Amino acid sequence: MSAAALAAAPAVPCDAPAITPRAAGFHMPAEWEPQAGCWMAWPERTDTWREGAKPAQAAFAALANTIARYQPVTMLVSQRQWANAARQLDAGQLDAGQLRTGVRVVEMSTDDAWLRDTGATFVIDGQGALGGVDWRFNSWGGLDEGIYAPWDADDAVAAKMLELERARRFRCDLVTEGGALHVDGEGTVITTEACLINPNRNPGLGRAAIERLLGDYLGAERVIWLGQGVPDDITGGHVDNLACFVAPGVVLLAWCDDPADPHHAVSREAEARLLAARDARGRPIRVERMPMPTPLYLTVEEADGIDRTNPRLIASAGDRLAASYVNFLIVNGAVIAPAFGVPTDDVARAILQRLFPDRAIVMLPSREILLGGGNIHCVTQQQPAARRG
Ligand code: KQY
Repeated sequence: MSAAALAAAPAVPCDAPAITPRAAGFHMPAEWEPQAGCWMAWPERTDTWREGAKPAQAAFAALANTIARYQPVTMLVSQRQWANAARQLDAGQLDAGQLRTGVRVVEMSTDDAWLRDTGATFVIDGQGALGGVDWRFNSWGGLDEGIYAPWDADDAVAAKMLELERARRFRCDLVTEGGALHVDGEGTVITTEACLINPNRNPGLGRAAIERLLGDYLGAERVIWLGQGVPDDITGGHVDNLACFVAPGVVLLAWCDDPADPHHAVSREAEARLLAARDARGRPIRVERMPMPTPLYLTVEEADGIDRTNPRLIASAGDRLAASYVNFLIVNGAVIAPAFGVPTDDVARAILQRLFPDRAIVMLPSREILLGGGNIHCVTQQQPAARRG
């Protein structure tokens, strides 16, 4: 199958390419704004997830069940895994005939479980309408540099989510993943050159063209470019492992003080760029530093548990894991953040509680998700509450 066929858009209704979310009055809200729910997908592939994906499934179930204490969750699951997933997920309670909380299990084909990257990036219009951007997905770099092939099921996920929600779909030809983008909901996007200005995503598209597309599809006016992402990040350097907005004008940055650590230079460069930038409203950026976790490495047992069927996914014992505390999800009333069982967990909790004084900080052991190549933000996709502005 050709790369073009692999990446073909599914036959689900969408707006004409000329109609962008911005033109239709939509924008992507900030993650701290009210949410209607959260989407995830069930881990299954044994070349990503060790031991037949069983430990990862337990971690995903714990994450989904935790988020479901705050808002509804939809878990996308293959036909083969449907009963196994449903057994581990809290269905929630019926309230006046409506499923208000809990995890809804929906059968859908996927190639893996990275809903941040493959799911719709939801947008709202202030008139009560919900829409979503369906980015072109190429497995983080296409046939030569991507992570797995085929990826056609993953590329179809966003369209199917929007169909389920009866939300307006905006297909965008930019190759990107949701984890490569963070917004403040007030017109500013942060992203990395390492992912978006990369011939393995968008050959031939320059910075200005990419900025235009991000502005048109996220309803934004200003793009702040960071350079590299966290070293060893298999995505090439997603911003959601490096930095995120925690309030308008405030960015939390994964920081490293140790000059011998490769993240030292990355974090210093990112901080310099942020401090030199202005957001879409003309504000300077305040940078808050989040220490990186105590360095974490793949163990022999963990490496041995992964099926060695995909050369791009063969990891070796001793490989550094791209762990970061900024890979958290904001939900209604809480922040769900990764814990790694190391002393820096307590420091991370204290920083998050200071930055989000009105939310519960829930830290979940997330090493199993990390072993797959991402963390809590990478495997979740928030759906904003569509409301009248
Ligand atoms: O967003 C991510 N971190 C995706 C990583 C994909 C890894 C596949 N094993």
